[in-house]
Amino acid sequence: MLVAMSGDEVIRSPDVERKNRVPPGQKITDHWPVLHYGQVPRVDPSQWKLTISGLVKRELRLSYEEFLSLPRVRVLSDVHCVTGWSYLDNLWEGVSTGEIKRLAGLKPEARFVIVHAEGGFTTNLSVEDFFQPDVLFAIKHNGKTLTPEHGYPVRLVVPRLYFWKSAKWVTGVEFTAEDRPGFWETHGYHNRGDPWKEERYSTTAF
Ligand SMILES: Nc1nc2c(c(=O)[nH]1)N[C@H]1C(S)=C(S)[C@@H](COP(=O)(O)O)O[C@H]1N2
Ligand SMILES: [Mo]
Repeated sequence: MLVAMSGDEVIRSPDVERKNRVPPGQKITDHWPVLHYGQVPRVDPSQWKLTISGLVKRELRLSYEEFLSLPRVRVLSDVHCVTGWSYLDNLWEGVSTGEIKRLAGLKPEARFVIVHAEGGFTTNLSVEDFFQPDVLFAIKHNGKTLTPEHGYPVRLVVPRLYFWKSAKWVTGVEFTAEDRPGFWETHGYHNRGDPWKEERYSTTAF
């Protein structure tokens, strides 16, 4: 199979260039924890679709085969979970969010992204955060296909925000004019989640 890759180049997330790579209140872990709400869905790739909808010029519904034929990028990033662990030096391979923008085209009113995952999970991002050059739909981690626990077949990776924004088992993204807080964001987590500012929890009362 012919897979377009931008050479051997690896996009280095800006966090990996910091002298101190561990944000305040975090501790490094040497194994990769598994964390999510609910059960691990067993996704059949022949049934899986990625839907790009909402404020786009062309709605897309990509099969797994179509998704795999898109140009790939590789990104080196650190992972910071709001519960306090950080896992450094992850090499991701997948499709850049910029590639999706190129294919679907954004309407000018699109300001937010709702990421949809199996079982009704959602998370929300601004279009600015979503289209940073180190954000991707990952299919591989450190050279190996993602395991079901870590999001197979496709997970989002948003390196500059706490890891809850990196939805596993992604099924679609929806572009909206209004923000719509997702699963963790409506269960007490911060709406944005910058680990360097310790944007862990929402300050509004629940
Ligand atoms: N679909 C889905 N994705 C999710 C979650 C979830 O509950 N459901 N939890 C998030 C949280 S809080 C974290 S820390 C990471 C953990 O990813 P990992 O299990 O690959 O380490 O997944 C994120 N993505
Ligand atoms: Mo998390």
